[in-house]
Amino acid sequence: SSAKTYEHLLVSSPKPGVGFVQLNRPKALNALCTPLILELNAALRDYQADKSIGAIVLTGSERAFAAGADIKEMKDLTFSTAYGNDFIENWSELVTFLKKPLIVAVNGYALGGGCELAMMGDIIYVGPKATFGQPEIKLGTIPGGGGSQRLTRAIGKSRAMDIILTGDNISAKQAAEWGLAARVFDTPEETVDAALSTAEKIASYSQIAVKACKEVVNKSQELGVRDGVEFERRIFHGLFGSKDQTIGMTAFAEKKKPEWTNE
Ligand code: CO8
Repeated sequence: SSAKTYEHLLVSSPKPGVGFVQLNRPKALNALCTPLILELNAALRDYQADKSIGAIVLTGSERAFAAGADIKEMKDLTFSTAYGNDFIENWSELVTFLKKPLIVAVNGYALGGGCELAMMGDIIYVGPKATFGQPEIKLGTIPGGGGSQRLTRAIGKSRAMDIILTGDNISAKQAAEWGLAARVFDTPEETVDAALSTAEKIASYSQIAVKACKEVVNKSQELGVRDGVEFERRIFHGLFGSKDQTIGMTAFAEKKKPEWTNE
């Protein structure tokens, strides 16, 4: 993929089929300013459009995934400017345009908007010092990037209320026990490596099936079980119209390795 350069991101493709984005604003612990978010959305849009990329890993630094939205940028904002310009509305647009799996490797602080950004991903892996929290209450405000909704769905109402109302952080271990994170690793490097390996594995499958997997799991967050299962079955039926279904099942029957066409 194209090697664009960014002010606040490092972008590379360290493994076949895998896009890698590292938040890189070390002086502010990767605080999410508007230019950073615009760059992140641009980089993810490029990966979405790039047929050679099957999955994407997003990470920060060892010290911070992201310490939240940039408080200095927001400090003097008024209601009319925030409302009038739909402040941060486009920050979460990646959840709609990004159809490829996004694996988020969190080390260090994932606070406020940082926690919310991590939750916009599909899978969260955590290192030993990952720290999640929604400290907005301490700033006289509330989560604004989906935290009240996604954290509650991820860990349940009582735990989400506890975190959001106290502003207290939770550890990597707690995040994994509560299901916010899928897996916890022993070192920051292992965390990122595992995310890249998972992305490589996902990228090795039929991209049409991968896309459908993400779509049906995400539907579970919007629909009741009955409608959700019906939606799943329709997509499952639809995949009998793909070449890769025939290729995958024939390869199994013939004890061969499938060669996916992504069709
Ligand atoms: N915004 C701006 N600057 C920040 C931020 C931030 N969120 N976090 C850290 N920084 C800066 C500090 O100001 C400091 O800069 P300087 O050296 O110029 O003083 C530098 O980063 C290093 O930080 P600290 O010296 O504070 O480092 P410590 O190790 O002492 O503390 C902490 C680390 C605990 C993470 C601390 O920096 C902190 O509490 N940060 C703020 C955390 C916070 O409140 N986050 C929530 C922000 S509100 C929000 O995110 C609303 C969500 C909006 C939606 C987003 C959708 C994706």
